[in-house]
Amino acid sequence: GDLWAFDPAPESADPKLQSRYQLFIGGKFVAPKSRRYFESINPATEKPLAEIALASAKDVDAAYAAATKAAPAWSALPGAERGKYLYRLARLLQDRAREFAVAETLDGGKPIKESRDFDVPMAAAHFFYHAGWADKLAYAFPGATPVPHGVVGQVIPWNFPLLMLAWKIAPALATGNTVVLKPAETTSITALKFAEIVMEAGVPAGVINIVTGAGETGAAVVNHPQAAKVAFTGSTDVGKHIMRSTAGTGKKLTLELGGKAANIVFDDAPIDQAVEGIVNGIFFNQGHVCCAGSRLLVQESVAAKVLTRLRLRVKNLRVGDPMDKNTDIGAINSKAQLDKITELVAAGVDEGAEIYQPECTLPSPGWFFKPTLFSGVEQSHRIAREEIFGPVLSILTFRTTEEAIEKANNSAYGLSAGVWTDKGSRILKMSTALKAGVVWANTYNKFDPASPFGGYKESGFGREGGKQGLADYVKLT
Ligand code: TXE
Repeated sequence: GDLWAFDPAPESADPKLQSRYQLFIGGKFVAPKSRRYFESINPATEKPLAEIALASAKDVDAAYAAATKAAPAWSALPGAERGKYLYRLARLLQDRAREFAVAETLDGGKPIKESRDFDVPMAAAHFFYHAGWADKLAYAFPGATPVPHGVVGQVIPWNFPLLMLAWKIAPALATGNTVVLKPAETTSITALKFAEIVMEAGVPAGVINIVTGAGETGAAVVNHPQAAKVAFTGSTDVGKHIMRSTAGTGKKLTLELGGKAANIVFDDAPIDQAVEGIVNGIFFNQGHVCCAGSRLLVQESVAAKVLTRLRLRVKNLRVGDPMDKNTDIGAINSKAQLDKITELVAAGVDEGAEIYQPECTLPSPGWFFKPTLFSGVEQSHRIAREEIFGPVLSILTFRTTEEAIEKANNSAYGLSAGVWTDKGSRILKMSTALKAGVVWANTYNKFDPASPFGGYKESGFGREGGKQGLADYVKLT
């Protein structure tokens, strides 16, 4: 967003990728004990970008040992001192913003205009915001003493790799915890570049540890006996599994899982503005967004008009090279995700919804998918119930406000929702009636580090951002 935008230094555009990335444990880059590596693939070319260390349970042990050793001194530091390190990390991210944006786009496939204008500035903003809290915790929790949990195990997904790292690490450090973080296996590079700036900022050894690998490494991070708290963002299936595996261990747990957000357009909405919001809500980051507005609920009287305008708008979206500044929809993050999207779209056709895709040529090689609109969708259809996590919008209609609320809430998920209307009283009514952690009104995908984000129902629990997000990283005594 504009509020956090800044001019990245132009001389730092070269992402300076290494051919091989090691683990970051105890303030140093170290080879994995197994000596095994895996490839990170550029999804827009299907070519390997770099080799990434595969952390085994022994490496995860070493990371927890380093984090445990660092914890007492880190939590005993005056808050203002911890804040200084967070400010430094924020500034270093800004200094190298272009480089981080390019690395993020090459590794994950998202359009460069998004990594440049959203991911990197928002990641820096999260460090700035939490730097400010580090010496003010007494004001955040009046009448109580906030005590850090100790070592926090954090596992993050591939849709916003650097930003999710910031959401996890900034509040943990501000409140005096140390961390062991595992990025997703398809997008580890910006986390390891972040480790470079952790060294540059002089953050004490062991305060931040980064271990790379797939689900097995993630399970080792989550199940480690020295993890006092676990913070996970990812699929609902893995989240449920983690909830079971941490049950009875006394570990504090927060989960941010999937979503199937309703974006609700009433007949009095400013239609052009709503269409822009619908497009942004579903096509931002190829739809790889847990709060994507993937179910459009449109009032019957304006449905035809909205659909016509949407088709026109979708026709003009540019799908292609993520490094091109004009690209609107980049590459799908992985082959597995492309297969999942393809399968669900086929199910939508099979179940009788009407599909619209613009005529455009997709680049090849590379994993790409056309922006897709489904109209005539029924609530029982898989494309109305399951998270597709791709550039696919399912359109349903409603007649009354009550019907809109009922349909919006008829979901196993409850992460976010959008409401488009000219009526203030309706916005207030909807924001309480919708069972969603975030409700946007006449806008979509607006984020701020001061606003708590998190789910209802199978979208998880716990909040990230704001004072509520800090609260999940402390015990109050
Ligand atoms: O997720 P996983 P996947 C949804 C989205 C997507 C689907 C599958 O619908 O299509 O999930 O994506 C780590 N213990 N979301 O398979 O597996 C894994 O290595 C501990 C929504 O990529 O959940 C990665 O770091 N960790 C979502 C992270 O979990 C484990 C974002 C997420 O990967 C693990 C991503 C285990 N047993 C996908 N198994 C959102 N809420 O934004 C895997 N991991």
